[in-house]
Amino acid sequence: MKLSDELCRILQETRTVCVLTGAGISAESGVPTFRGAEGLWKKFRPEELANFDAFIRNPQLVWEWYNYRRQLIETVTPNQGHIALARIEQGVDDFTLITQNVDNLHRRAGSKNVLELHGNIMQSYCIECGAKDDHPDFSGENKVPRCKTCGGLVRPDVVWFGEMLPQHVFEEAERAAQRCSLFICVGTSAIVYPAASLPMTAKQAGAYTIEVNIERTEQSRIFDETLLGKAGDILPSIADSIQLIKGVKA
Ligand code: BV8
Ligand code: ZN
Repeated sequence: MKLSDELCRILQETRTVCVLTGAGISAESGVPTFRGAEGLWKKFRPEELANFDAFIRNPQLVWEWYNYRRQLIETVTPNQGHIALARIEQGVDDFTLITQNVDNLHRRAGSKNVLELHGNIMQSYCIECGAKDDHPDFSGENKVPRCKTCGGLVRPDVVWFGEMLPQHVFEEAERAAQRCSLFICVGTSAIVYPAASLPMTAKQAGAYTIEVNIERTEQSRIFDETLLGKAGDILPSIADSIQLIKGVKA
């Protein structure tokens, strides 16, 4: 994709880059988004599944949904969009990747400085004693895993609606958005808060803000540029420009 002269100029000068990703960056790996045409929310409503009350009411249904996603994620691989972000991280001095995704694909693509705002689907913990259990046992009653320490219910280590984001993680994300000179928002409908407040935070702090999405979003009007297209097509062009300019070899 041909980048604007202004963006190429910014890429030559920028030292600090902050990226916010959503489900759209994993779509080309075969992971369904939430709100797209064949999105995960089409079959289930978020209120039914991604909240604590739904889990207490029907832990088996919620685990069925998360196990379906865990098994799918184990079969997919990072795509050119994930890989390009890992390359950009190599090409600048200060890079922060903030993700709403819980699929671990950024780390698998080689990204190092990753802030998982909504947790990680491959991790679990006990709701009673908090003990981590990353290999929960589903062979028990109702196929709902129990804590090996206290027998309490084990839940996915993700942030549900109505739950606080991990405070230190979100504070670090806000600091990164405030100090960056280039903010790239990729593959998110930008409607879930507080994650969706980060583009405005970056803009108000003076960053050049760009949105990469296959369609315009509710927040498109606040970005300096919206690059319409697939993350796997557009992000490599950005990585090539930064690396070419910085002369960093992959
Ligand atoms: C909190 C769980 C408070 C993990 C998720 C009214 C107004 C404002 C806010 C609220 C409100 N009512 C309630 C709230 C708060 C609520 C919220 O924001 N609700 C929204 C829906 C209105 N937020 C919360 O509850 C948060 N907590 O606020 O706590 C609090 C305060 C004090 C004390 C206690 C509590 C918690 C939010 C986290 C919720 N958890 N998931 C999981 O199972 O995954 S949210 C869910 O949506 C996912 O985590 C996902 O990350 C997130 C965002 O979705 P996207 O990633 O954007 O995905 P989506 O499908 O929507 O969009 C995909 C995009 O990609 C599209 O734009 C598409 O065009 C694009 N795309 C597709 N293919 C490609 C592509 N782009 C590029 N290339 C492609 N190939
Ligand atoms: Zn326990």
